[in-house]
Amino acid sequence: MTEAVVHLGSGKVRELYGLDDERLLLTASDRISTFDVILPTEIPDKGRVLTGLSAFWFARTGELIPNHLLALRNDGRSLECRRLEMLPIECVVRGYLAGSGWKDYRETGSVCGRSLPVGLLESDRLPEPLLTPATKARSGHDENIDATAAAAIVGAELYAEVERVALALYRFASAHAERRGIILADTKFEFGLDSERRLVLGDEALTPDSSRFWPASEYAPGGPQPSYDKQYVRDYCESLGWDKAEPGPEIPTDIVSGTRSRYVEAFELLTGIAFTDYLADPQVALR
Ligand code: PZK
Repeated sequence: MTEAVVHLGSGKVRELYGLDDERLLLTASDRISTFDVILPTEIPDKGRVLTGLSAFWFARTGELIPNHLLALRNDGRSLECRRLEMLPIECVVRGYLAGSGWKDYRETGSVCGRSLPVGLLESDRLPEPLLTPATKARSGHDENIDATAAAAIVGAELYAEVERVALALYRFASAHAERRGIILADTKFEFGLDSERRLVLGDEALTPDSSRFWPASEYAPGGPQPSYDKQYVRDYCESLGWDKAEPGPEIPTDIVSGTRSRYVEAFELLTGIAFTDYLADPQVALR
């Protein structure tokens, strides 16, 4: 007897299902969000690019930290995962000053309670990568917290391990990406504990939806950087004068195909795998 699949929740662009007592299914759709709004137009294969990248990174970081991946499904967009007890913090590692890190630095000279050199520009590389924890907000945006607050939530010993592992993952992935012409400006990890209370990497990992990827060839600190994947969609939305309220605009076919190409290009640059090979047989392509 096979048990019923139970829908457990929806992220902005992903779905989570329960398979049995030990296993979950994480499915990435082709939906795209910009300025925090889900657009009515999908980007074909976007979910496969994200799932393939997560599976690629899980396979290559297993020596640094065990992860929740059990199996990549044949649809190329679904991961069977171990059920974990997820830690109630977001673990963002920043190597560059962008987004809320830049905002906090501009206002206070520090990020998550860590003071930084004076005079940094937006998008500047940081002297060293920082773990900048945040609380998981039910609605709206995650709130950055300092290390003391994060350690109070998960315990000081576990937080120290999270910091060591998150920084090691960022250093590994950013060095890999940089050799392939992509800057990994920052990335968000989510960790959990397994049944033996060992730390495990969960969620998606090192994808364009959980990270800022910048083309290295266009890097110019002193302002925001073009996004590797979403820039055409953002520029198109800006050109409409849309107020960034729901519903978002439909995206024309040329912007959709250009955006799909950018996702595929990021996949191929980072993995060294032809995306057509991934579509033909995801498991074989990632071996
Ligand atoms: C888990 N989410 C976030 C992702 C959604 C929600 N291995 C795990 N064990 C237990 N829980 C989770 C995971 C993972 N990963 C992840 N919520 C719970 C999430 C995608 C879609 F609706």
